[in-house]
Amino acid sequence: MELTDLASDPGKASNWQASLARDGSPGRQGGLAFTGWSALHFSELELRDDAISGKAADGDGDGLTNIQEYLFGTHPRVTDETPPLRVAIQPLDIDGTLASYITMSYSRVKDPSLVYGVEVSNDLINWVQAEALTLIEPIENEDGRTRSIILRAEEPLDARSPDVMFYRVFALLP
Ligand SMILES: [Ca+2]
Repeated sequence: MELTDLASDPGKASNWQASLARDGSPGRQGGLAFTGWSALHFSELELRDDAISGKAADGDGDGLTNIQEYLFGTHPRVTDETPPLRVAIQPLDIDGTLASYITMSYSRVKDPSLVYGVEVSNDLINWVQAEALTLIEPIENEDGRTRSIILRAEEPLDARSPDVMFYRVFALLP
């Protein structure tokens, strides 16, 4: 068992959850709420400065706010070369038929209390929850705390496919 948040009251049963590793996972961010995660990455002085450690801050200037870094499992002080969310068109052999599919992949922390979903839009204004996305495979990453989710559109691209489509990932925090 481990605390969901290092700053929470250990005397309350509701602040505990199953840990990632058998003997707990001290010092690891998996399963930590945002405040516990922040405490791992920022000094006490920095934690008092929302411009550095706040949810909307982007101290490493990589375009991801701290809350996004937390949800994607990236490091808030290291600019990542690979964006945590990627969309591509890939040829895939599905049931013996080769065709081009839109695929998307993103990394997420393993914390089971966080719910992730994907939305699509053709104008960046109106977003609807993406249906008919097939999970190709989840990959357990070597860091032990994140998982890569790879999805594809159920139908291959064809002449009826829209010219433009935008994808985004959302997360629901408990
Ligand atoms: Ca950042």
